[in-house]
Amino acid sequence: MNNTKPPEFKTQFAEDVFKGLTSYPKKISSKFLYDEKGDELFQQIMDLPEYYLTGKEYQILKRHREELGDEFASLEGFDLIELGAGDGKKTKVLLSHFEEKNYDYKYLPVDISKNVLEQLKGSLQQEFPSVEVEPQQGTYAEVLSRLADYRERKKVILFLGSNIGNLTPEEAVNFLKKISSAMHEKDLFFMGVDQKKDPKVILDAYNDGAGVTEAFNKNLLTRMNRELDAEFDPEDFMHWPLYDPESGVAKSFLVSKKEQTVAINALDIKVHFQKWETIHTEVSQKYDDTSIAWLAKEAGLEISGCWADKDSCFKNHLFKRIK
Ligand code: AVI
Repeated sequence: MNNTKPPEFKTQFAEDVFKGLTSYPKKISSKFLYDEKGDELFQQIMDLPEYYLTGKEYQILKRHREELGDEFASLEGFDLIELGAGDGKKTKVLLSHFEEKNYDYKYLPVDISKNVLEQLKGSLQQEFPSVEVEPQQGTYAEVLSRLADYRERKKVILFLGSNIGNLTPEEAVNFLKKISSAMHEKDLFFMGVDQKKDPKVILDAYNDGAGVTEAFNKNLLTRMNRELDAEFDPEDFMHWPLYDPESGVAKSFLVSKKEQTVAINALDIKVHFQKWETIHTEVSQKYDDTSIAWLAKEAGLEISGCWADKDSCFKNHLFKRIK
């Protein structure tokens, strides 16, 4: 490194990269995996045979849409707020059921990306012309605090896809506390969580044969090249996922295959890597009934329903706020 004083950071990405690559061990938050290319690669990941999460959750929603619909409809008019809606493929299973039943509800997809929201709104207008859609652009925290004061109707908050797993358990508790404090009595929170299972199955989900997850992880390097004028050669790094069946944590790393020094010109730094040195890029925490019960309790939530696929690979829980 040749910096004397830290540069001014133009973006959150610049600041995070600076901090993460000048500390030891090196790390970059997984939220930066999702630029335009990363969104596209994640869409491909969801269709991979090894990445069972999306398919399992889809099956759960499809099979239990009737029961879930009854739970939501008991609120007699609700706002369906979805955190990280993406392309809405799974949610549409519920929306089509709600349409059939003529439920009184409004759909509020939340996403940081305006582009994602516009695309989703467009596809919903075509497929479900009668559904009222009110996209909410912003971070989850911003939108939740905005909605906390909103009391006109009951809220059903959706958080699907095991997105909670991309937080450490401590971060997850803090995040769920924010959700529970945005909830009023009777509001519901519905979350999909990947479960501990055969470690090989989990590891394969993050190490697919076609190399899409590798490309997704290495996209961080090309993103730094593009946005921060960095000089990474993705070939000089390997994608390395691992899974610890005791803690339930799956982690992904980029491992330097050689000793090298890489310039990140926009940050005015040169980052040195020893041979086999790592950049930690992602956490995908897996849970079981005990750890989910712990999460809920810590966050002030109680479990009021649970649905699983036949092998209990994936579970969707319904929570209420503890009074
Ligand atoms: C979005 N999130 C729940 C995915 C996961 O399983 O942690 C992201 C992902 N990373 C690699 N493959 C998929």
